[in-house]
Amino acid sequence: MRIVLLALLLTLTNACSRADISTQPLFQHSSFELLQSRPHNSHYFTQGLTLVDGYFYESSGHYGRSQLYRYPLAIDQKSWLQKIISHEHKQRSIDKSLFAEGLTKLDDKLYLLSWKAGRALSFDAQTLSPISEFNYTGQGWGLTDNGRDLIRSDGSDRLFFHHADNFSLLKQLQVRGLGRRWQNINELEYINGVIWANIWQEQIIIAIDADSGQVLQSVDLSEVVRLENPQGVDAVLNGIAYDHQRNALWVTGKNWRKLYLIRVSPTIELK
Ligand SMILES: [Ca+2]
Repeated sequence: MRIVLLALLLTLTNACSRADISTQPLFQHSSFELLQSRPHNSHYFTQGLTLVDGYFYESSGHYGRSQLYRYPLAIDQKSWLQKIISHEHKQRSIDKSLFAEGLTKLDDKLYLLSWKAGRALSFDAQTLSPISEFNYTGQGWGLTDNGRDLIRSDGSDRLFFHHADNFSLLKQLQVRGLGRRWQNINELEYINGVIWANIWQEQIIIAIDADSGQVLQSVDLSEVVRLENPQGVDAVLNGIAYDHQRNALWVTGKNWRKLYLIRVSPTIELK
């Protein structure tokens, strides 16, 4: 029965990737609906992901080949060369000594973390041209913002709030709740007072109260992982981007072939 269901899902997903958003969910789970999927470049070792005004911004890790990408949500059939010429797709190589990590867009700037170098970089969001650089203490894993401050994870059970002008540390937040200890908090996405987070090497995303650090919900995405069938031990679930227009989350993973649009139910909004 499960094989039949997955075969049906794959058929529907492939069909939908060529069309616009389906009005009916492709898949109904007790805690989320799968609304759509779209292609994702499987060369991208996804570390940071966000979606603003119809464009995905994505950082890809690894020493010596870290990259920053900007590409449209809308799927087109352009060739690689046509995409570069169109200026809709942009790419910037990151200093080879850095392992790119979390990424967020605040106002007209992109902010990018590095894993262990204690260096954060900012870029012009339109051109991806470098603007400035900051230093911080500790590791960089995920990054998001609440519209004013930058919010960083470091692979522990804490979140760190930084001033966007100089990256100075404003406060720390202990993440706790749901009867377990949280570690390996990775990619982040702030939405209406809630910070959604990947947990490295786990097939869940969690919703964290951005004020208290309380974990409000854990959503099991193992069915999405099963649908993707990721190749390799490092191809883990990572990457959450809020789609304001559809009030849903795009999720993906490192070297995944697709991004998946899910709507969590019940929807959590604190502000
Ligand atoms: Ca994100």
